[in-house]
Amino acid sequence: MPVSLCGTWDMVSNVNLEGYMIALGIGLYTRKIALKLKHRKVIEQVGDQYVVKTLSTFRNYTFSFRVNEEFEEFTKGLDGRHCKSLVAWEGNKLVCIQKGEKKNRFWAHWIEDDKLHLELHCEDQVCKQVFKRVI
Ligand code: VL7
Repeated sequence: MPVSLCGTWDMVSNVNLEGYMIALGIGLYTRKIALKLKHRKVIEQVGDQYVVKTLSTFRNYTFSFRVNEEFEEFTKGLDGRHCKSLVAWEGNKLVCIQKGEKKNRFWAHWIEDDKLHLELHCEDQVCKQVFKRVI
């Protein structure tokens, strides 16, 4: 089992969120607000169930899943789409394929240099976020 992603993490960098949001069809006004946010990521694991919370002063997004088990994801408060999502370990990366209307939609989390890394992919856009451990 790769290193645990569990914990509370605060955003330290956020590259090309704008491109990712445009690919998701997020409107200009929401994008302007979203770009100013510092996200906090809280990742918890109970048994084989993960809970991932993305918290901000504007909106929160929480979902839970079991690794290797497809689930219905509704991205409430984000782009508001339904996906058939599947999270699996690929080496040291926890990867979530989000099948739905948008092509090439997935994210990957991993730990590198004690930081939590996240790549968010949609169509031809990649947003890269890095978080430092809080607790
Ligand atoms: C989610 C948001 C832009 C809509 C609001 C911005 C509120 C705080 O999906 C994400 O992380 C994965 C992996 O940890 C968990 O699903 C990142 C933040 C990027 C995309 C959409 C803007 C409206 C942001 C919830």
